[in-house]
Amino acid sequence: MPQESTMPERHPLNRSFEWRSTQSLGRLVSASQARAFDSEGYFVLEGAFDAATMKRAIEEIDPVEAGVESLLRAQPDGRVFIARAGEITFSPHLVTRSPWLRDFVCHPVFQGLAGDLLGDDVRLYWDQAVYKKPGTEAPFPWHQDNAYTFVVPQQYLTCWLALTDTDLDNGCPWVLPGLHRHGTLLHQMTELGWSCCEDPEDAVPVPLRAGSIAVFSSLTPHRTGPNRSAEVRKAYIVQFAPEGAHVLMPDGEGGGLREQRCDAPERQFPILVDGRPV
Ligand SMILES: O=C(O)CCC(=O)C(=O)O
Repeated sequence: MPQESTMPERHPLNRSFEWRSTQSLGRLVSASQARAFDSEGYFVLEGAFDAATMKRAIEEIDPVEAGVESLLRAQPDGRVFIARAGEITFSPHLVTRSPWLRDFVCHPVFQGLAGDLLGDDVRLYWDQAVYKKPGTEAPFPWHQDNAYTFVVPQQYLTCWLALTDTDLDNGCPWVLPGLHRHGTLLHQMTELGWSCCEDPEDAVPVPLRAGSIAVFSSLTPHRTGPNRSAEVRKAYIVQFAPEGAHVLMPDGEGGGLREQRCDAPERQFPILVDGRPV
């Protein structure tokens, strides 16, 4: 972990932050995985899902992603925000498009991870597929998920599920262990996305077999590399937050902020209530 003197600056909304260590295990996360999550900010859950399940997930996602790709191609510059036609697509809120995926995000694997790492009352916060196309040279910059939308509590859970095998050749995730314990860091907007650092030392690549999950905190800086392979790298990112979480949104013209609860019924539904699966 970098020394305090070399620490990147904090996000202006991150006025006080204390990392909350994993509270209770017993569902799915082992003691050593919980220790890794607390100290490094991530661990890998190998072989969480079998090949048939990943094939089915891809069948649900591919048609939606094809629509996203067409929409991007219809733009004059082939871009919407950080998505780029033929390079990287983001297909959000898939649970609103596919009853199968709506059930899938409530799978005991996700309930076990979220229950052990977040507590007894948990909602889906966000879901999206990210496809990185062959020949994409640009990396996806180092960022914390909490930089895109400031969520309170800052500490929520990201499950980066590999739908296809991923490694250094096709854009696997990388993480920067330890920085999660400082809360949300200052980010700069770049044309590729929010960025909190460049070429840090101590970065760790996280290659994954299809069906494995990189389980990390919303506060763990991560990036993905170029896709120099001939195949599309496909990931489904599923995020969970404790009941009562809210986002801080700009409040009209005045430059203030308002709180918006993360409880949209169609896409931020509970997956655990009082510790019981929904
Ligand atoms: O999957 C990728 O290539 C990058 C996506 C990512 O890091 C994110 O959505 O937070």
